[in-house]
Parts: sequence; C-alpha cells; structure tokens
Amino acid sequence: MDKKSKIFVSGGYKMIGAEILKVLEQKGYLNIVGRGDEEPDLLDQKAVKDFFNKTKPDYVIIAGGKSGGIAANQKYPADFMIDNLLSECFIIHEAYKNGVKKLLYLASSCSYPKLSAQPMKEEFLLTGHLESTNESYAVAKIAGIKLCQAYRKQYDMNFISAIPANVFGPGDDFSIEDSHVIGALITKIHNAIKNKEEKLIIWGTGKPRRDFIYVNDLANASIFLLDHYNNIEPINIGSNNDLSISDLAGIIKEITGYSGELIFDTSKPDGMPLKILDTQKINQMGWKPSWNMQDALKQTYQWFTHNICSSKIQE
Ligand code: GFB
Repeated sequence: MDKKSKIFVSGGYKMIGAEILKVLEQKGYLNIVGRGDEEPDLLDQKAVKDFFNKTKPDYVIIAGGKSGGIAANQKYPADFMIDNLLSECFIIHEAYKNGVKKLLYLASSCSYPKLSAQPMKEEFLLTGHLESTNESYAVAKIAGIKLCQAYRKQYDMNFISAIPANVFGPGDDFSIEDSHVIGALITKIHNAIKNKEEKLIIWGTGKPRRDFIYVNDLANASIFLLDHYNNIEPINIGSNNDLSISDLAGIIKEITGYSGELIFDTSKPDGMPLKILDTQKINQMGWKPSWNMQDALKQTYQWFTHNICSSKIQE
C-alpha cells in the first residue's frame, strides 16, 4: 500500500477498528476516510453507497459488525446476524462498484465447526455443524467470507478474508453479561476485590480452550495481509498458543492480585470445547504475534483501571 492510499476501516470506533486505525497512523498511513462521525450508517444501503461514491477509498477493512460473548450471542442472534449480514453486503458491494483496490474482511473463529479437529486449518471451514450458541453470527461471518470469494470469482476483485482468534485488549467490552470472557473476568474480579468477595463465579466447566489474540497483534496482522496476501482462501490470525478458561482465570487472578476461589457454574454453557487456530499459513508468510499473554493481559487490565473502572462497582 502506498502511504497516500485512501483507507476506510469500518467499525473504527470499536476495539478492533480503533486499533487498526492507530497502527495505520503509526505506520504513516494518514489518508483515512469515514472515521468517527464520518462513518456512514452501515445498515443503511443508501448511506453506504453515498459514502463510497463521495470518498472513493482505495483500501477497505471490514472490522465492524455487532459481536459479543457467548451469552450475548444467545440473547441477540437476530441482531448479530442481521447487523453483520447487511453491513458486509452493503460494504462489499459498494467496494466492487467503486473499484476498491483491495478489501480485507475480518471473520471469526466461530465460523469453524463445533467439533473441528484442532488446531483448525483454513480448509476445515464448512466441514461440520456449527456451535449452537453462536450459529447465527457464525453464518453471517461465513457469508462475508463467501461474498469476498464470489466477487473475486465473478468480478476479479482482490477481496481477501481473515479469521482471527478470540480478540481482547484495550477498548474491549467489559460488561459482565454480554462481553467475552476476558472483559467479563476482569470486571468480575475488580468487583470481587472491591466487595471483598472470596468466591468468583466462572461460567461453564473452565475446561474449554481458546486461542486469544491481543488486539495490537490483530491490527498488525491485518495490515500485513493487506500488503502481502492475495489469495481467495481465508487465512487464520492466531497467537500460536491456547489456554483453558480456568488457566486464563488463574492468570487474571495473578495480575489483579485477587486471591479468592474460583467456582464453576456448570449451568452456563461452555460453547466450543476447543477453538485453536492453525497459523502455519500466516507464519510462513513471515508474520508472527509480538505479544505474550501475560503482558497483553497486563496492558488490558491497566487500560481498564485507567479508563473504565473508578472505585465503583461495574454493572
Ligand atoms: O469469550 P466467550 O464468551 O466466547 O467465552 P466463545 C469463552 C469461554 O469462557 C466459554 C467461558 O466457555 C464461557 O463459558 N466463561 C467463563 C465466560 N466465565 C465467563 C464469563 O464471565 N463471561 C463469558 N463471556 N464467558 C464467542 C462467540 O464464543 O467467541 C462469538 O459466541 C465470537 O460468536 C467469539 O465468535 C470470538 O469463544 O465461547
């Protein structure tokens, strides 16, 4: 990418989009369009069309779309599905109409089958049933991958897609009910320390294993792929590591200094038993993550203490 290229990142006000914009700027890409209030309503086809006609971006990254943790996916399957389907359809179609040079679509590791062999290789997509807790969202994400492939096949557009592991970091959702596990555990432990509670409820058995990627690594990988990847097949972005949920809780306890006991509420779902990405493809191209889990979690906790929590209890 030329440093003067015009770039649009959808969802630039949320954790992933905001980090991609930050890293783009650090690398000297300053010609950003559709930032903040300038981002069109992505569920309004005419607004997206007018935006593309007016700004004519050279490069597009689709990082927007409603998302959330296991409970939010169960509560809002329609919202998650329609939001992702509409926004990705409108953006991808306008990117084609306006001759965008390259588009990167960020999917999700829940697009893989629930009982997939591990670690999950890109070719395992659509080889089995999806995890029921996030099926609607996963179908919308798979549709995004397929739409990129369809515009490439029919119109020769350089539209690529990537599949990130479970993302976390500064700017994450730290609500207790709807967030992903890391945001939720940080808030729950913060509240437990404030309330002097000696027990911490962890959803599920604590046995599922997840591949967690720090948002800064994901942002760097996304820009790397825009520069170097031009293939029709999606490509995984993972950490080369995985952790059980109980090990994760142990690390967060250590970082926050919380000494209470973990109680596993097995009436809550585990979701996919294992969700670990095979990252050979991107690693062989020359990209590797720079953050280890401990440091990334410390940065996230620090951001939380400076930006989200005051001394009050979090909802
Ligand atoms: O992060 P999480 O919601 O995402 O949950 P998924 C991961 C695991 O942590 C599950 C357990 O086994 C949860 O039961 N867990 C334990 C908790 N305590 C908590 C808690 O307090 N909050 C949460 N949220 N989890 C999501 C998908 O699945 O992953 C999305 O639903 C998306 O569609 C995202 O793909 C990446 O990995 O289970």
